[in-house]
Amino acid sequence: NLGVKFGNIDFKNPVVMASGTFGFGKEYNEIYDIQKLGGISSKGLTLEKRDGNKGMRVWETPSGMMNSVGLENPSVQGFIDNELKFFKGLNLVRIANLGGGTLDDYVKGAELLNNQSIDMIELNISCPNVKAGGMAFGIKNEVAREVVRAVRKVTDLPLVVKLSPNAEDIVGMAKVCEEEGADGISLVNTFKAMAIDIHKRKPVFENIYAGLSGPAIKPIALRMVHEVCKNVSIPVMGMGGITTAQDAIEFIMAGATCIQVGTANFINPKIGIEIIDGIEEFMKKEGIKSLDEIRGII
Ligand code: ORO
Repeated sequence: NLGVKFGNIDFKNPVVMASGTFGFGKEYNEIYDIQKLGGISSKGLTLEKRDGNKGMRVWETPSGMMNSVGLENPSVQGFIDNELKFFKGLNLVRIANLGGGTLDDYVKGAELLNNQSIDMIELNISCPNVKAGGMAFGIKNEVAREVVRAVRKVTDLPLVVKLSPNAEDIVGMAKVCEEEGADGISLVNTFKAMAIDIHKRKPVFENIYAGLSGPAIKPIALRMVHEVCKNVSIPVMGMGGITTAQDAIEFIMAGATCIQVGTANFINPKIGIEIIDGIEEFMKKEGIKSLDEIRGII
């Protein structure tokens, strides 16, 4: 049985597709039945529609990728009007990833999501690619405290806060989120990183810096997930370069209740299913009846 309980929410398995790598699920559903997944986190939604950043948006690195998408999205209302019809019909845990430029954006966005057919809000205070807001809320603990407190006040939906690995003190930040009533933590978003075009003598990205993801970050992400899990009582969704069932099991042994798969979807769109099957196979071989037996054993 691959089922896990994340707070009060039942997941049929722990495998969730990470925000920004899976759209709203429609395209992937043409490739396989996405209802086999544990959950999907939507592309980051903001109060106003955004066209995203100009110039280069994605860049391959030897063991991962960089992105500077800039939170292109149809707005929270656009999501509700046009995407939710498909999203809400899905038999899996439906997560709306909510970004913002100001505190007020987050609060109004969360209010709009109330009474909609979603199961959870993932509060994104960790986007490295927008000038106003985004990661600005996810660096300092006391700034994060304000946004979690304000959003918690206006919604009863389960609230998971997505942390940045660029935070000054990631364990302290997770504790702050717990104190302010978050139901869970997800981590890590992408690492602030850089690439240079030596012929143009310019950074590859217009914003100079961009977010690094993929296998390159996995060992660091795993360490951060372990540290956070040892220091909070609320459940954690672990992510950062998960590409195989082995990776997913490592994050679970480090303490994660769910895991999220992002970059790997771009290499193999069916990776989510392969990871679910791989976890099941491992459990069978090792005589593990429930993931509770191995979660956090490290
Ligand atoms: N990119 C990321 O790496 N993380 C986010 O949360 C958002 C973006 C983006 O839209 O640029």
